[in-house]
Amino acid sequence: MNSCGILFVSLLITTVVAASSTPILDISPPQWRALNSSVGGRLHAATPFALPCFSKYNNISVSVNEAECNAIQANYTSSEFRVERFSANMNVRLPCTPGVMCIADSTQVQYETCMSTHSGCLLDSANPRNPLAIDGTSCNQGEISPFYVRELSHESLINIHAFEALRSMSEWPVISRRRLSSLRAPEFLFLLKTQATIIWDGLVELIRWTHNLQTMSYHSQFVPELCTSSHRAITVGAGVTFEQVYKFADDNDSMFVGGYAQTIGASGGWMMGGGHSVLAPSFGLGVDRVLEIKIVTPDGKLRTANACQNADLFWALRGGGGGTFWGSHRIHAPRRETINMTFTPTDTNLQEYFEVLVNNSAHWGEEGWGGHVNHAPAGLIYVNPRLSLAEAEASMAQLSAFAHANNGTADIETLPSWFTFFTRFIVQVEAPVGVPTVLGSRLIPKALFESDAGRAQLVAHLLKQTAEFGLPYIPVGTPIAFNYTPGATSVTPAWRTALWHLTGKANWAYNSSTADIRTALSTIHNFAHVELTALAPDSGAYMNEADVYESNHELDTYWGTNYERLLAIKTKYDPHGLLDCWRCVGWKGAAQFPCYPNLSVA
Ligand SMILES: *[C@@H]1O[C@H](CO)[C@@H](O)[C@H](O)[C@H]1NC(C)=O
Ligand SMILES: *[C@@H]1O[C@H](CO)[C@@H](O)[C@H](O)[C@H]1NC(C)=O
Ligand SMILES: *[C@@H]1O[C@H](CO)[C@@H](O)[C@H](O)[C@H]1NC(C)=O
Ligand SMILES: *[C@@H]1O[C@H](CO)[C@@H](O)[C@H](O)[C@H]1NC(C)=O
Ligand SMILES: *[C@@H]1O[C@H](CO)[C@@H](O)[C@H](O)[C@H]1NC(C)=O
Ligand SMILES: *[C@@H]1O[C@H](CO)[C@@H](O)[C@H](O)[C@H]1NC(C)=O
Ligand SMILES: *[C@@H]1O[C@H](CO)[C@@H](O)[C@H](O)[C@H]1NC(C)=O
Ligand SMILES: *[C@@H]1O[C@H](CO)[C@@H](O)[C@H](O)[C@H]1NC(C)=O
Ligand SMILES: CC(=O)N[C@H]1CO[C@H](CO)[C@@H](O)[C@@H]1O
Repeated sequence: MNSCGILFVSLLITTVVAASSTPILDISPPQWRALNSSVGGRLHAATPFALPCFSKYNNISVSVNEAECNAIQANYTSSEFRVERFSANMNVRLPCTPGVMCIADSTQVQYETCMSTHSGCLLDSANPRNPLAIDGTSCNQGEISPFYVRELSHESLINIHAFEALRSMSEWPVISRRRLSSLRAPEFLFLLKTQATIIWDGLVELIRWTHNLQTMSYHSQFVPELCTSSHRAITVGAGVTFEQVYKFADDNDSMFVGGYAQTIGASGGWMMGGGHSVLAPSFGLGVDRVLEIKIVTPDGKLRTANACQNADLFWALRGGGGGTFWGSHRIHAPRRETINMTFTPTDTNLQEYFEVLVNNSAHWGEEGWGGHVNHAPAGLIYVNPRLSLAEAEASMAQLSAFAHANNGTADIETLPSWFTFFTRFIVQVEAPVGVPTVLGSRLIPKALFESDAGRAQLVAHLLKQTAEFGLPYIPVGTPIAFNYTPGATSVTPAWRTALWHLTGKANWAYNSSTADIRTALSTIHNFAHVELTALAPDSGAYMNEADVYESNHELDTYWGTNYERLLAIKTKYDPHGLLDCWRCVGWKGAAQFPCYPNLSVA
């Protein structure tokens, strides 16, 4: 067992004795007491999400709470249930993106466990009532942070003492191996997570769920502070989810460029890591829509970042990764044509299907289509804010003909609003969460779709990927038809010339062995780093959904030519190096993250 577990055990033994059904961690180390007092006594102990189901916690007997366990089992894969709970993670790596300098990789469910030692507290996501996951098993803390802070007002965040307390804690030998980070759960503002990550997002998210940050405001003429030009905009706190902001925008006859899930925070890690959207082909990425960000930096200062002040920070926050708290975003109110196409895949029609996709994708992108190529049911759902119905039908003619010839459907229609699209096509198909999953991906350049040789290479790749992993899931949401000013954001420049964000993933079970977990991680690493890189060697990846073991992560894959400038800005605003996370700008190395399996070990 590594040092991760040892900390918990030694802290726990003193406390369980005094505790009732939920053991409370000992807070006697003076650094924790100092932090608690600097945050007004709002420091809380965290226990694993599924603990109420277990009769042992870190090998010590505890009482099962049947009622709570029932609710957890019933809602184990629900994003809305999990988003409310501090120690429950999701599938995607988005919302918890830490800091200017971090990628978010701590929100998938496996980060509730320590992967390298397989210590954790998971139920069977395929059957949450499976007694075999519970009986005779000890629920262990895994990588869940022992403490978090909640309900902290933003005034108390801008308090240098909290930062000093945090800094002194990172000197504490045991803590120094853990990173402090945060999550997106509504009631929990700031948490100290061991999960692979850092403080920056903690500091930022500290504010995320305070009262005033859950509000949204509409501005018919928003002028960023110290600037002169005005824009129609909505200001949202990082605690506001897409579902809330889409509804709000709709009430104001507008459309917000955002992501494809209900519970992702609208101003958090989704945006800071790039922010892809089915609307991005026409309107740009999340980072392209932001007008102003207010953020607390690790020196305890509240800063306003926009094109006219703290412009370096503004640039870094739009692509460097991180959580934020207020963002003001430009909005639009266009039309939306949609196509919902399905077909029945067979051994004989798959090649033609991929050819139809690949041969048409360049003009689809130029025309503003974005969406998702789906694996189940096989087909795609695209939306277009620019074309008329007749133009949409003409644009999709070859795909519709293919669908009709292959026992499929191709419904093209005009929807009254973006919110209608969201509720009809996104909410009901949202993926279940709570399954241990690892993603790998790469941005696929438009140039590849524009030559016969490139198209043949892509089709061959898609057939091979299908044989290996099943039909691919392809988010089509790059800013290909958006008029971008080069250098305006810090996302990898590869976004600007790419058409597809090609992904692959591997799942494992609650009780998979460490060797099986390592195999899954290696398979995806090989897929992204070898196979996809061969297809698109000069491209990059969407850091929020990229391979976590990407070895060229700094200069090539995540940030391209922007890395060195990001590092300089990170150093400027975080001179003490308070923030660290796995493969982030300026990270301190793998030794800080013992729960990531070392893939080089046989
Ligand atoms: C933090 O301080 C408050 C107020 O003294 C106390 O109620 C709370 O239990 C402390 N937190 C922890 C984790 O001990
Ligand atoms: C729990 O007990 C098992 C078996 O005795 C041991 O291998 C493991 O290290 C213990 N875990 C903790 C967290 O103490
Ligand atoms: C969880 O699941 C149960 C049973 O399906 C349901 O009644 C309940 O509303 C769900 N949500 C919560 C927050 O318990
Ligand atoms: C046609 O599609 C339907 C629904 O997608 C499916 O149930 C059926 O098996 C398909 N038929 C053939 C011949 O593939
Ligand atoms: C898309 O089309 C398929 C086939 O007609 C249908 O089963 C499915 O419900 C449609 N999806 C939506 C969200 O309307
Ligand atoms: C796709 O384009 C290639 C040329 O790059 C052509 O050979 C092939 O027939 C086209 N496929 C379809 C289904 O139109
Ligand atoms: C995992 O648990 C299932 C039952 O839930 C069992 O069938 C399987 O053999 C177990 N796998 C391992 C690797 O222990
Ligand atoms: C991973 O394992 C390899 C081979 O044993 C070793 O050389 C390397 O230092 C290890 N990496 C870390 C971060 O421990
Ligand atoms: C200007 C305007 O129409 N504002 C509306 C935006 O939506 C909110 C939420 O429904 C309304 O309260 C505002 O009146």
